[in-house]
Amino acid sequence: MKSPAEDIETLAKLFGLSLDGNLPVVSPIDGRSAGLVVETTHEDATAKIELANSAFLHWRKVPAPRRGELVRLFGQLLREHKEPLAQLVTLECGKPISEGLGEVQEMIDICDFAVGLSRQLYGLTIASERPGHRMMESWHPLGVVGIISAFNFPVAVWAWNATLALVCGDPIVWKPSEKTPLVSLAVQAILAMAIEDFGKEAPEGLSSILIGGADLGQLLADHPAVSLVSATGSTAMGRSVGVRVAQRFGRSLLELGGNNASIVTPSADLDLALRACAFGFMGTAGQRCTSLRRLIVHESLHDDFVTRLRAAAASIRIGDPRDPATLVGPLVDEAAFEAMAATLSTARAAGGKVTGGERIEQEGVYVRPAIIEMPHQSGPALIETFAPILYVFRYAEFEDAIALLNGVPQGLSSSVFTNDMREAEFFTSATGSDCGIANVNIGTSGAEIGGAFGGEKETGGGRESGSDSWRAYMRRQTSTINYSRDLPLAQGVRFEL
Ligand code: UN1
Repeated sequence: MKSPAEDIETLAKLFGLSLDGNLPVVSPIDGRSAGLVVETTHEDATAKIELANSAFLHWRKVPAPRRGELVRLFGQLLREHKEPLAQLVTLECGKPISEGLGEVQEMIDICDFAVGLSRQLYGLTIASERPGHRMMESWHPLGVVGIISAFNFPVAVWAWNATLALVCGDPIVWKPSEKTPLVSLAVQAILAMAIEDFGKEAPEGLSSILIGGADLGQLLADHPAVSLVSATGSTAMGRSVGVRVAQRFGRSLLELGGNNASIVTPSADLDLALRACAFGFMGTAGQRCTSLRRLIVHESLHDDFVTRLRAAAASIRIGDPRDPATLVGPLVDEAAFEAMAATLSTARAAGGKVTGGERIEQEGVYVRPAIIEMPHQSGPALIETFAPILYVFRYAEFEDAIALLNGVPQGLSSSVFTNDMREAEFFTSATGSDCGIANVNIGTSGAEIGGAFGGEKETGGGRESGSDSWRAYMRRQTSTINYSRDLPLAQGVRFEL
């Protein structure tokens, strides 16, 4: 196999990207620098936001189904570039190639969804209490949308936001993770091609990108022209961005840390549950916000099930994510390994029994997934460590399992493995899982784009992608129209001159 740097060079050429700049492009496959990209200065970032703001004045006038046509062209180009784009995802964030392809597929899917949506930005008509009056609700374009995305889904999560924002009439400014600048630039280049094909109805500055660190995210959060800031990342990042945006009464959409759990019950299909849990906690090397982090198993199955999971973790194929046989790639960088090692030692100190978690001797950061039996759900089990670590707990009563599942500050994804209809219904009811995502007989990760994606509590409350998430990207207007010759006041108030 070629070195990651050689592959990156070939792909950069293919997408017309320069590797001559000042910020390093590092592949987690070997942890080495493979070139440089140009950092955006604060001056340029401000100019891009201001240009996006003038683009808004034009783009909001283009009919929504026409805006959808731009996204259709983009989706078409993504189909044509699926393979090389997936390779770049894999090279820059280290996820196995089948997941890289899945990520680009997720972009294509959301394009299709957004194209359909461009003809379905429906409002309501509402019965007025006054004779000769009509009430209605319209959804109008909102303004510039700032998108802050994370390294682990470097392009799909941007696409959830970007495609919806574009059909909703909003220009976009993107601050990708500084760990994945090149694939972001490649996607920006593909969108530029779509804009070119679309023609001059698309104003200059409709889509732009800010390459660099957290300071650029802050600039986006603080700029009054950015109507909505959609941010994906850690709870700490969301706390900072959310407060900054709220201070200027901007809107934010936050998709932050998860601490996702699955319950395995006595009636579960255990082979299915095992595969789902194995993918949930080891897939993407535990670096998804939906990764399985806590497993709550009925006491009658606990030991057998955990033994099987330990065997899977001990034998799973870890290595170069470009190799199709690899199921677990590297952690993104040394800092990720340090965070994992620190969590494992805190867990040990708290009485946790750890298996796995060793570093594998080779270039890059490759680790054996770790399983921890904790005496209580406390300490490290209450925080999100972005690594393949699974805490296991046992339960006796189903209600206790639900209490454990809900007993953390985060509320993104959850699932139950059961064939008992009562348990399944209870789990998805108002008194069941408190998460934004509650699955039955499916793991916590790997959601489809059709549903609203996001979670409660410290996960930030935002909803992206499918269902009616588009509403976050539009402003709602209520209109009451009087087609009578009288002026009755609401609530029967009298005001006769
Ligand atoms: C994320 O980790 O930020 O449901 C998003 C999933 C993916 C998206 C994850 N479709 O796991």
